[in-house]
Amino acid sequence: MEDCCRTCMPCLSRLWNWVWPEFHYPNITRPAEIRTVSGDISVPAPKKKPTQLYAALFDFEARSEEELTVKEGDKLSVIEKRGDYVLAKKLTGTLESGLLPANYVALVQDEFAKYKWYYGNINRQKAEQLLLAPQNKNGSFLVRISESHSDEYTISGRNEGQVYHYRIRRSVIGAYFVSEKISFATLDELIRYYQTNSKGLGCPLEQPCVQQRELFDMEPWERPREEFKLQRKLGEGHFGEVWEATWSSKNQKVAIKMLKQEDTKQDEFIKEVHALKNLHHPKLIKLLAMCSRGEPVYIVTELMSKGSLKSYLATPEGQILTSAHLIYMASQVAEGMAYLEDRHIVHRDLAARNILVGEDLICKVADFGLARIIKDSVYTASRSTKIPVRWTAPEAALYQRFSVKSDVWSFGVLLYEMMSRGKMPYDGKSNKEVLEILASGYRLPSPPKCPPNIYRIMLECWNPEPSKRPSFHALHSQLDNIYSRLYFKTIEV
Ligand code: ACK
Repeated sequence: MEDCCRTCMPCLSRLWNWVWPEFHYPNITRPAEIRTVSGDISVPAPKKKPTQLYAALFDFEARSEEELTVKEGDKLSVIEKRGDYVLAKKLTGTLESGLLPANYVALVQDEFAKYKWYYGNINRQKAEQLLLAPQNKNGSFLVRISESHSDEYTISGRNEGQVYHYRIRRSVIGAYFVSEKISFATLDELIRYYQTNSKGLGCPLEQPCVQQRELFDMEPWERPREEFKLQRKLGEGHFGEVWEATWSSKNQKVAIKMLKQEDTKQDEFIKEVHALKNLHHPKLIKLLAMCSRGEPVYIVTELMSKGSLKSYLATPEGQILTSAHLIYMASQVAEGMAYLEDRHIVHRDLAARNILVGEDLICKVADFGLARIIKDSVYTASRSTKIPVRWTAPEAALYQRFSVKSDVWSFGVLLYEMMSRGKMPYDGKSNKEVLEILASGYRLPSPPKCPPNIYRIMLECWNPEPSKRPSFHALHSQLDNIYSRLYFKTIEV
């Protein structure tokens, strides 16, 4: 430190923050070792931060040089969080580092990962940067692992335009406390207490911190269309043609969905695609790039070798699938939809034609979120024959009340398509008749050879009261359990 700065208040305060990062904690005393008699500041020896161990939840293949290819179970250390990504380093083998979607990694044994306010291993500076971002306000808060004590935590909260940090300490028996006057068995209980007793802390805890989106990551997704060589038309989708193509700069086969610009809501378009590309889940079709300048708009996605589930079910291979195979596939769809459910993203067009099949019966949900970038008129008035009435919940078909629960209804119809190996729902009836019979309580019959517990799930999805329909998380776990039971029964036999 410069001599002049020994007395300069701003510099001293900066130094205090460095020496004892929790200097601003209003109700925590500084440790004895940095209060000195002479007035000089002695620096406590920095404690070595234990490396937090993360693991990859799924395989991930890098799509650019910045990203990191990992296999499920790879052990990682996370260097920093960047928007919806983490900069991670492999702890075995090549020790490479690169970006991974944040939801592809989990802290090993991180019991708090499920809480929206929990940000794990981020430092004080990062917490302040996140909380002071414009999308946060007074009362926004997060909890992070303490920089100086890895088994303790810190609440960082924004109040009156400033960020305050409060250390959560642990008692000898492991209880959590900010003030010694009151302690809690779990971190969650402590947070809930201070959410309703903000005076005890001096800072309101009103809403979990909202993550910043990366500001600069739109550009790499916008690619010149010359990079794509169209090879063959795969078919005609709801929004336009779909082509198989080669992405020359990556030497990769891709699928290209072509949208007519006149059909897209231009103002919404870039924003929405920007949001969609941040959705990463192994059961959702990966959005790889786009060409939005000029006509037609290209949406470039991963290519799935067996095409749509609708057409796959009609192939000889599809026709001989057993119930166990079909339940395995349905469970994957429910898993992908549960990811969207958590993010309040409504699909609006969940049906076998929008599920894509790859090798080993891998299924992925396609066209999620597309509904929001397409002009409503494409769905309704001008192309009314295209409204997927047979898959649409009555409240959505009649009153446009689309929700995650109307997607659950569609999932029931998708189950029907699967268990009947591709039969058209309500075959022989017009859309108008379908709506009428549904209103009078009629439901699709059980397809032949459909296990009764699967038909029961369909009926639950078709509950007239949306709130009484199951969640996608519940559907996923039910289907997974049924599949496991069937699988082990087959093995025993
Ligand atoms: O049933 P299909 O063979 O599979 O024909 C339809 C057509 O394009 C119109 O949707 C196919 N398709 C759509 N997206 C993809 C994709 N990502 N990979 C492979 N085929 C696709 C779909």
